[in-house]
Amino acid sequence: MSRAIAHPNIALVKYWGKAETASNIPAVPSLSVTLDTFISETEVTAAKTDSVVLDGRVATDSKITDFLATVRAKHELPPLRIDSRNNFPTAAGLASSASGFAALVLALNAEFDLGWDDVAIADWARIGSGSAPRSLFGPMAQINGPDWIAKPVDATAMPELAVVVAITSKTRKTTSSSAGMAASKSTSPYFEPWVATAEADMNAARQAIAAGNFDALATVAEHSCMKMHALMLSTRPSLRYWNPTTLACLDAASEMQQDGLRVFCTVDAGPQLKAICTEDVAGAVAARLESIDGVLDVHVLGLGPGARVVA
Ligand code: 2P0
Repeated sequence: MSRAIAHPNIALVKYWGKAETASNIPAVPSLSVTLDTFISETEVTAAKTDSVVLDGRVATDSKITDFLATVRAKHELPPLRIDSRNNFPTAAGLASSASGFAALVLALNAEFDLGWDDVAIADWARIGSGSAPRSLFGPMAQINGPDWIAKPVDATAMPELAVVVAITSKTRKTTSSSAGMAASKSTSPYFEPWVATAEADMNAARQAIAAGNFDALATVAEHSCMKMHALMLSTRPSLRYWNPTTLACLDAASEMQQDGLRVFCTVDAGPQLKAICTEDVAGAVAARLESIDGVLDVHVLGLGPGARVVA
């Protein structure tokens, strides 16, 4: 049996849309922070038949089944059991597929001696899920062309950061990210400008991080997030992932910014609000978000390490 753990990541420069689906090549570069505390832990063992157990329950997961079929086209794998657990709410916009696939790829490589080097691991993680290779690294990671192999980002110039996650719904989302991305590409008039402007956002974010400039990173991250949601909203049928509480949290964050707090927000394909702030104001940001009607839970996290095989 081999076991690996990985942490979810939150994109500051967003990935939405694919250039190519067979190898899951993103249409845009992306950059993320890796969380601490939240963990996906995945065990892989040879077995009599294939099975997938997610959070203690036998599951049918087409993303995992499709991924195993792709791996088996290149490598001999026996029937196997995958047992994966998350210590955080799944399918609620907290990217469990990213940490799950990062851990799965490491565990498969360890258990069946697949001989994957770092590049192959990043390649296979991306084939599993476009955001997964970013969870291979901490505290920040990026994925961009032309190779689309994820790499760590040097964040040593940045102040100590925290991520405050406000949970505003525990309902499973109805449109998967893969389906949503395909719909945006084929129906939104904003897809082309989204792709055309992504590289500039990526460069601005990398410059801000290299210079340790929180305010510049905040500006580009909020812009990337809002452009992604404009793209989602302009998809037919419209992809609307926010609820009224998400919007109330965004308003509260704007007020905190006006009060001088170093904080900015991002929202993914779900209604949870992620506030990125300097670590010294995390308590104040959490208290403000907790006071909002409709906020169910608030988690205060730091930035975490990359994925690893564990004994
Ligand atoms: C991100 N998201 O950059 C963006 C922001 C959601 C919104 O990556 O189809 O599950 O497996 O490549 O990685 C979620 O999409 O999509 C995602 P696939 P994935 O974090």
